[in-house]
Amino acid sequence: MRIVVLAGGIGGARFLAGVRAHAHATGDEVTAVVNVGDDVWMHGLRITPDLDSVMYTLGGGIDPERGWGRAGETWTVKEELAKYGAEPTWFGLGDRDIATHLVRTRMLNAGYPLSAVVAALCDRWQPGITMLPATDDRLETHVVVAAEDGSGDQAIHFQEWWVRHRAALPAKQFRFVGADTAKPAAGVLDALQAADIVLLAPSNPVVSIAPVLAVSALRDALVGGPAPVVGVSPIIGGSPVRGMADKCLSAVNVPCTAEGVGRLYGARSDGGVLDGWLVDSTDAATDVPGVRVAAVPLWMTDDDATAAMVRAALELGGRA
Ligand code: FO1
Repeated sequence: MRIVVLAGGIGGARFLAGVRAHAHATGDEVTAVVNVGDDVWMHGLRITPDLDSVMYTLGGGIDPERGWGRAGETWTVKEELAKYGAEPTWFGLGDRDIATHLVRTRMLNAGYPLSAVVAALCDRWQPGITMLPATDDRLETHVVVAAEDGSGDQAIHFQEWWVRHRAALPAKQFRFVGADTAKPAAGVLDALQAADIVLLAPSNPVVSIAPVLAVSALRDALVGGPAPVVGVSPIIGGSPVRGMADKCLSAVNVPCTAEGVGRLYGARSDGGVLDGWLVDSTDAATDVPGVRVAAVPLWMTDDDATAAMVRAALELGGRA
């Protein structure tokens, strides 16, 4: 069976480790379509946080505490940059991580599309699944906040909002810059057409899954495609499993509940994308009109627990 997973970074990577564990046992093929809205230029290097979190996690190089960057990292270059006063000093680039960004930037400058860069980097990391960026085109998440000098609204890059300000500046709006012209990356439409099931990882619905669905031809292929679509709730008992989804959901006036997110994605039969919505046992009362809901334990304590979630999602999609 062919499983396609739309995913963001840290939560998505952990979920994909469970999908891979499931596929190991069944021989299923897994393709991850990963968010690029977090991507950013820093010190002349192109950084792709969500792709790197997935690649390092599945490739065994991730720092498990942070969920981003490399294990055993050193920060010599970062310290030297700070001594030059080279801004931004608030974004941590580890020495090992910089090698990844140097290889990526050189390939992009040579004209390779991001999907080719991902394939080349995965040659080393061997994640055990196929990884595709949602798009090879520019698509960046910018956050509209009140300007600090009170002069009105300003849009800042997601990374500045997330890392420099720790999402403390109330977000008025999220803009996916480039979404109106961005096309699905090479391989994405084929993967969706060939899929037996599509899963939405328990990633941040607003800044990880939404920017993937903002690539309109990708969303159309998902909604119009043959495969059932089953989402996994990133919210358990009213709070996000990890990260700051609550701050993002409040910005778009969506309740921080499994039901709120399920309704945000909506039923495929009603202009949305979902056929099934997997929620945690504590949220068993969740009701999403037009969507089949199932409740199982959703805490990704280890790959086997996550693999059990994956099996429940496949069952919900009629693909067990
Ligand atoms: N997150 C932080 O909180 N602080 C950082 O300094 C930081 C640096 C960084 C460098 C490379 C990279 O791939 C990710 C990095 N992240 C950092 C995480 C990143 O902001 C988030 O993982 C995603 O953008 C959100 O999913």
